[in-house]
Amino acid sequence: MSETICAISTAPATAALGIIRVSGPETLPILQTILHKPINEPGKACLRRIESEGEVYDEAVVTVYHAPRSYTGQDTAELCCHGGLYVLQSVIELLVRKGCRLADPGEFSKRAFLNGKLDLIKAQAVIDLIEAGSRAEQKNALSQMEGHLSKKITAIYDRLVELNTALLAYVDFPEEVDAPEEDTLAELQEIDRLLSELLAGTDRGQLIREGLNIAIVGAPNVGKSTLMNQLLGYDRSIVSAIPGTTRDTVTEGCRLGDLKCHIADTAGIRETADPVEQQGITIARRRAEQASVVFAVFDGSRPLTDEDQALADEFGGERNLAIINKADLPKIADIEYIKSKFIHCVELSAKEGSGCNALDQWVREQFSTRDTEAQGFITSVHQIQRLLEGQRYVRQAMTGLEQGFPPDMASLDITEAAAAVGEVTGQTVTDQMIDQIFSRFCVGK
Ligand SMILES: Nc1nc2c(ncn2[C@@H]2O[C@H](COP(=O)(O)OP(=O)(O)OP(=O)(O)O)[C@@H](O)[C@H]2O)c(=O)[nH]1
Ligand SMILES: [Mg+2]
Repeated sequence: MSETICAISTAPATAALGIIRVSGPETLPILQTILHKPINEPGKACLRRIESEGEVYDEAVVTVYHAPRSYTGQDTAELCCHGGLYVLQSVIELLVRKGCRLADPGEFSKRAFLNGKLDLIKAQAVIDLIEAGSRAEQKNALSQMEGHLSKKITAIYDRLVELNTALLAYVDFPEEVDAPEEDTLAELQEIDRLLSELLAGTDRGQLIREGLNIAIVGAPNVGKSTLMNQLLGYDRSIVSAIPGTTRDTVTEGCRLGDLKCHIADTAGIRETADPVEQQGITIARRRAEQASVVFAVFDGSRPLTDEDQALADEFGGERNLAIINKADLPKIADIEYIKSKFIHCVELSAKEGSGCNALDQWVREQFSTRDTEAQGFITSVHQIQRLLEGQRYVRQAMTGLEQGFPPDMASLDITEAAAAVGEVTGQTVTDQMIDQIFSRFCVGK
């Protein structure tokens, strides 16, 4: 942290602007040697010529932030240069000649963490925000950056540490301190409950990170591939009037509601002697089983067939959505039958696109969280594992106390639980873990 680091913080591509970041104790003296005029006021953007030994490198808008009121907690500068790669590279070379070192990936954020500006949850939320591919991911990362989740986890950690202190006081001075078993047990039960509450949100977190898996299924020719193409906004699947067109499953990513979705268009399900089509149908069924949601498509412009009815029986239920397609044609199918099997049902025309907004709306209603409710859900598998481990130790401590083991045994478990929970926010993290986490960042962040 004693070195002053620099990096190009914007993407390595030619653009109108490019931002160079400098941070460390020598930031201000180094800057003085390359700007034609000093900058006296922190936080204020100033236009300056970048020059050295009679050579001009660029004209940039420069902002300096004095320690500790900066992203890293150290003196920091942002040089908003012209975005040519050659220009940016030449300024970086100049900074290195003047005493800066090129920053490692994530080094600015690592310094922010080490200076107590960010905890690990907030630091990872920064990466999640940068990598967000949907509104839900963006919202979740922003909520985590606000710190609600950090606060909850830190509170659990603090309670574990406090509990352990009380327990150890009894172990050391059993004559002077009251036996703590009952209070300890009650407190452990409460901590267990808080951990369960946190972990209850992890399914939602996984959904936000992984996205929603949707399988489009139905009899041949009902318009599954047309719907897939309509949702994607381009022709990905082959559409034809010949039943049995789609055989392989066609998968693609898109966004519905606030979520990233993975949509699979599958082979039309029917009785067939064709072995290739049979394989396609087996894969379609497997897809539907693995999916979080099935869009079961029916052709509203013709009477329901036995196959349609069998599919309604197979895929009906509250989890899935029935789609009555071809709403641009006269309605002939027995829609009441379908409605009796599915709780959710929409009518649309995949070909013309009318009514397709209902799908977006449906996903939003079923899976989205309102901004005001969102406190941030845990999305990282590593964080989930550590919290689960913490909970396991808490429960082990409870069982030990209930079975009459001495309190110092419980204390060992509580120490482990605190270590696991503290690792999530970074209170008990090792140097190696810190390096691992921040190396996921891009250079300049
Ligand atoms: N009028 C009308 N025709 C549609 C609509 N959707 C699909 N079609 C037509 O229905 C026929 C079958 O469409 P596909 O999208 O290939 O149907 P599919 O369900 O993927 O069929 P398979 O791949 O064979 O299982 C094509 O001729 C489409 O143009 C619609 O909303 N309205
Ligand atoms: Mg198809």
